[in-house]
Amino acid sequence: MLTLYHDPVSTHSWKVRLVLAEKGLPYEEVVFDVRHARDHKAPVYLAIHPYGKVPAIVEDGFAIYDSTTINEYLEERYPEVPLLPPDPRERARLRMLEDFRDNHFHSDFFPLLRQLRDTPPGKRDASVVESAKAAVFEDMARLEAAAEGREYLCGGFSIADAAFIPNFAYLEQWHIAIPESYPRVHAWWERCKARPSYTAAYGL
Ligand SMILES: N[C@@H](CCC(=O)N[C@@H](CS)C(=O)NCC(=O)O)C(=O)O
Repeated sequence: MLTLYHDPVSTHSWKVRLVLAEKGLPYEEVVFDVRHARDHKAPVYLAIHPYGKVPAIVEDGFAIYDSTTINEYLEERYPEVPLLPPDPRERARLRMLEDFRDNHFHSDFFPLLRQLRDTPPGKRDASVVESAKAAVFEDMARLEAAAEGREYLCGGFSIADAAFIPNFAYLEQWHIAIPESYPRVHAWWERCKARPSYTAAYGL
């Protein structure tokens, strides 16, 4: 049995819940509230995740942390519902997209989380929000290009789509619309939302 250690609103936890849902894998859960409690820094959890972050999974006593590593593990361990393309170059392309999400897109997005989720309305800095939105919109150009001729970012639904969905769910919750100049991103987002995994993994 798999145990998922997560926080419902954490984008990285959400990436993993989407993959678990797509693969139809049952799991037990340990839910943290990383913004308001410190259980994820307790020694018992640091033995599972040495950085004290979410998500992590434990399967039959074997612990794995980091959303990207977890999703790759789930793909290799449970390949029946494949979420990586078979071709090595397509896989490399997917991994570069996921790296873009984790290390660029999400970094540009992060000030929006801090401002719009974690700061009370009266204390928000509108200039930070505007510059983060501009950066995220600029980043979306890469997704618009990636989706050309494809239903999802890498052909069929994949780990790459799961990586971006939580960020787009937040944007939607904040009524930040995808610019009209990105019609393929619009269509991709509608397809993602129509999947049962979207509802199953939703965290807001
Ligand atoms: N690279 C990690 C990032 C994990 C991460 O930053 N998790 C955040 C929540 S989204 C967290 O646990 N923050 C709480 C903390 O650092 O104390 C992954 O992909 O799993």
